[in-house]
Amino acid sequence: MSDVPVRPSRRSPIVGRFMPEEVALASRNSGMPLEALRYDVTPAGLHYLLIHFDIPASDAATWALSIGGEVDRPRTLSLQEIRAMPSRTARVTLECAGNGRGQMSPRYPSMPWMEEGVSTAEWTGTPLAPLLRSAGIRSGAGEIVFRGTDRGVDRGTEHDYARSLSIPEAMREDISLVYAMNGQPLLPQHGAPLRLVVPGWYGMASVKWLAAIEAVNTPFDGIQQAHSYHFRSNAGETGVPCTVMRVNSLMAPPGIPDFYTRTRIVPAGRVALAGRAWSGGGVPIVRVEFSVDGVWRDADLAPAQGNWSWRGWTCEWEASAGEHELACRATDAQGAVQPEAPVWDVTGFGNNAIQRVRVSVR
Ligand SMILES: Nc1nc2c(c(=O)[nH]1)N[C@H]1C(S)=C(S)[C@@H](COP(=O)(O)O)O[C@H]1N2
Ligand SMILES: [Mo]
Repeated sequence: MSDVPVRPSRRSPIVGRFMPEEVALASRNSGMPLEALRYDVTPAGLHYLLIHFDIPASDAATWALSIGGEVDRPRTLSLQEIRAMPSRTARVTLECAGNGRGQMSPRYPSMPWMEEGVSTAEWTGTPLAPLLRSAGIRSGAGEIVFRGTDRGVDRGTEHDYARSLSIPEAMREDISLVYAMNGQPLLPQHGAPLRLVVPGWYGMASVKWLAAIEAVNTPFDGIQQAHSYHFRSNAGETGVPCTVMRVNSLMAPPGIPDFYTRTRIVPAGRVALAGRAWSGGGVPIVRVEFSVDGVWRDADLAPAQGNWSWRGWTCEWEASAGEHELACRATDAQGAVQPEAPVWDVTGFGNNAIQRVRVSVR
């Protein structure tokens, strides 16, 4: 279905307290609890969620994926046919482009992630590229559009959630049509029965409830492509599309939390810290540093888990009584380093600022 303008709207930036709408979005779209950083592969129920509209009803038995548009051999595939194709499993870290939005000020009224919009799963599916090759993309086509069955209104436009990739990007060998997560059938909230997984990119590219793939010869102007998911330093400008994830890292907060403030309470003595670091575009993590009260040193890196997954790190700390601030900072193989403070963005995308954890040592 095509996009339908309803009523133009622009949301005003917010300073200070969270609005009921933000709290409601945060309750629907859960984050990964940071203690789940202990797992190489995030258990499915702890994987973060970002669902723009409603989880659509779907039935694996009758699901159909259409491949059409500017192709020589349009076709429709059942889930059974897709499952019968060559399959592979890849460990992939997904991060929401809006992760960290809640820490920017002024902030855009949307899902107010603090830092928990990231997780890693083992996604099983069939590679996309051979399917596109067999459909025969016509020479005039420039992009492939991926359309979900979920529909809603955003910024005054009614639309299906849909995103596009350039042909060279869509033909990358590592992109899959996925029907299983961590060895189990895909859950409704993660796109059952079929989704795209685009490793190395922010999560918005990995279209869930995927029902249609279409080759097009004009740039796709769907709202989630042409308007949303752009970095902008000024409202109203075209901006730069969000694509690959920025270098980032997190630690599992040590000790025990205070229920309401989440301040950590840690006994004095040796504390083992652990966390994860990742970057986008398949760029490896080469360094993680850990700091106590602004004094930095290198953490130890665990072996890498392929090109698309976060990398573990550990560090030890001799905790002395008092109030402390812990932080971690990753560097990738292209020399990208996390910034000290968020790089402000109109709609709150791409915040990869250093995580800070307040600890009270007793
Ligand atoms: N059809 C559809 N696909 C979607 C979305 C959506 O709302 N609808 N959200 C996107 C966004 S913004 C992210 S971050 C990821 C989240 O995937 P997850 O919920 O499985 O973690 O799905 C992406 N794919
Ligand atoms: Mo996202």
